[in-house]
Amino acid sequence: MSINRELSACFERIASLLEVLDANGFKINANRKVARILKELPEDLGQYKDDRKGLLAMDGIGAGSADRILEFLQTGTIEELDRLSGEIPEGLTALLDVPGLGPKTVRRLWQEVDVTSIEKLQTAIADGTLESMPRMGAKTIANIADSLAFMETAGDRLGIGIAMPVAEDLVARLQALSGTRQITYAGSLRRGRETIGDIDLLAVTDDVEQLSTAFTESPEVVKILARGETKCSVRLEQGIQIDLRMVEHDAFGAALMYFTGSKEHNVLLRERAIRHGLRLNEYGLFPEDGENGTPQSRGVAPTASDTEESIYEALELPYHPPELREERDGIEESPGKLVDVDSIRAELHSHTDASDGVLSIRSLALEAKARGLHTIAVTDHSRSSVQANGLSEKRLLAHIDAIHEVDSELKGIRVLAGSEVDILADGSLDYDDELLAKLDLVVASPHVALRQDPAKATRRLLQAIRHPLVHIIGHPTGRIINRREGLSPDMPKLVEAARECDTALEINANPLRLDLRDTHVRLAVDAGCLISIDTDAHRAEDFDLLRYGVLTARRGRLGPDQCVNAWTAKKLHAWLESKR
Ligand code: DGT
Ligand code: CA
Ligand code: CA
Ligand code: ZN
Repeated sequence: MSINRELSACFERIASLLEVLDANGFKINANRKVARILKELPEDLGQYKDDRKGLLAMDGIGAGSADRILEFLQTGTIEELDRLSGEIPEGLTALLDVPGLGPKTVRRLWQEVDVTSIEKLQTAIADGTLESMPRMGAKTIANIADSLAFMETAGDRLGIGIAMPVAEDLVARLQALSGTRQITYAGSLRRGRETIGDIDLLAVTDDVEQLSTAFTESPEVVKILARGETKCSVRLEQGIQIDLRMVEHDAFGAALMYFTGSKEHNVLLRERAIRHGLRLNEYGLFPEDGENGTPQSRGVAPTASDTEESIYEALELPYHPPELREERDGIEESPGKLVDVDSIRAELHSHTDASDGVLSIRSLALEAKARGLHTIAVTDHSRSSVQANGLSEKRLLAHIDAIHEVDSELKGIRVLAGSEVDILADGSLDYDDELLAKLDLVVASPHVALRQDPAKATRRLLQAIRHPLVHIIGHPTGRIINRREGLSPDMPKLVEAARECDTALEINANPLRLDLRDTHVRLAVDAGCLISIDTDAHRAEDFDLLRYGVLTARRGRLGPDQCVNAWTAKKLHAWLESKR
């Protein structure tokens, strides 16, 4: 954090503490105003360390504020802030950090129901104490609960949808340098995990100086953590850390394998090497000669090192794509054929401007066609999704006709009339069967009551899976990564029912959802159940999200036979028909 932001946060915190202590409103606002000014200040406050006059010359900074800024610049703290923090119960400051929980509410929680810590807040939500407070709505309570859940799981891991574009941008820029021979990302990002701890880049360069400089001086870098001959580390604005390792050309495969991980996969491979009288490290696979020290330092030639494939082969193992290198995957079993982005030929969950998308039916269909799909299903929201402008029965009937008309006009792509029908809390659907039967395809998804207990959630989803007119269960748990846990149904039961009823479960490819998640996909695949990978497109760019759904599918070991989007048009349409 820059010094300006740190100082701004101090003044903001002082204002919040004053508010919790019910201090004079004028004083609260004055501190907030200073916080705002400091946050937006273009120049670095660090330069004012010995310049009280300069601070006073700034608009909106009075003597008291100037002194506290100086105090912070010189000592790293503000005495008033420590004093105020001491005047409230210790756990209360943590409550101020809960997103969406303002100082006024924190004061009420403290004064009215003696909630003075995160734990007490959780209890008060669970036992209904919060509900009993006057002027405390169900919506507010639900938001607080969401924030708490978010804080528990969020940690510092970054969503893949944010990490991937950052990494690809950087790789493309560094690849363009004259000295760069090879550069790629490795680590959890290459394995396609839904969240990423840090980004690992691996490069071969003829000009270490050029590459290190370009990397550490990239415009988005806020801090250089390390700069050495073989490794550099930086931190970007969003708090992302990136490691860049520079390796020898001949050892690229071994290094890529090592830094792709997972750690557990590496351990399994190393043990396997030992059993074969070999030694595996990030420089290569070497014959074991019983000498001490690393083989590469003694000039021993590797058995394999330049490609990952050659190393798996020398270990007499099938090649494992990065998505199948987690501990759960083991190393001996052959992964079989997996879906890839090119094998996906149909999008079965998408929205137009009739509900909450931005494209017309026609533009959506043309976009799908341009992307080489043979089928697109238009599935706008149903009537209960009011905030998403869900369609009334009457609007849906007209929409079906409009979709079929576009379908008859366009050559080279089938445009299907579908709906994303809400699965209501009790498991019933948002339209009656007569209307559902008029649709070419029904995606049924949970959008509300996502905090239901597991038994209820299981019954609810089973009912939708068994509904004879439903083809696909959209984002089955309704989770939002790092923000909302969603439903926790009995997955083995769901996949079993889905297989029996020939209903597909969706992998929603939106990187905020990835729902089903990888482990659920694996369960579904093993149960022999059908899977649909869909982007849930609301705009043209959303079609690009497909890759995240495919990565998740591959981590679940999904092959093209079980993925309805990878089927030929004929096979897909026959399946859709079978439920009509
Ligand atoms: P992340 O960053 O937490 O999402 O997960 P990774 O898998 O990217 O882990 P990271 O960045 O700590 O390290 C990248 C890879 O380097 C890791 O997947 C395997 C390899 N690696 C790192 N430390 C070790 C280690 O102590 N032993 C072994 N065998 N491999 C390691
Ligand atoms: Ca990493
Ligand atoms: Ca790392
Ligand atoms: Zn949708």
